Amino acid sequence: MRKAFCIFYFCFIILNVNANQTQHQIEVNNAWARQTFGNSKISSAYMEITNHHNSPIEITHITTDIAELSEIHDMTHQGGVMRMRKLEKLVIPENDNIILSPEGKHIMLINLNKKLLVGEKIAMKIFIKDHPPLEIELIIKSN
Ligand SMILES: [Cu+2]
Repeated sequence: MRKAFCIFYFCFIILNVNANQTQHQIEVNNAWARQTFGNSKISSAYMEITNHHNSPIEITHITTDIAELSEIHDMTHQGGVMRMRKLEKLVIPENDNIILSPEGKHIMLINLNKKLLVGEKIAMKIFIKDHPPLEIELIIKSN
């Protein structure tokens, strides 16, 4: 009886820790994706992610129901030409934030299965190493 109680209590503590990490220690603000035009099957998503942990976090991959692929890209200028490069992961240092924007790092939504209309909301899952996935909502905007 005593053992069963201890196990229950232990599980409760673990669940609590996980809930805190998701809700408070990693924060996502201003999450949005760009509307699509015509029959375009690609779009991109932007947001600000803040890591309140005292250690770095590593975003390993991202998924959404509305696109076959969600890739992390970086925008670079090479001899006056803008190029996009796929990143395998995104590291956010301890107590720091990263801004995904049209001018820099962003999330590329590839092979969309629907049109993205201004004002609509889409769901996205951000997978972070050693953490439960972050479930966020993005609003569709024109720019
Ligand atoms: Cu891109």
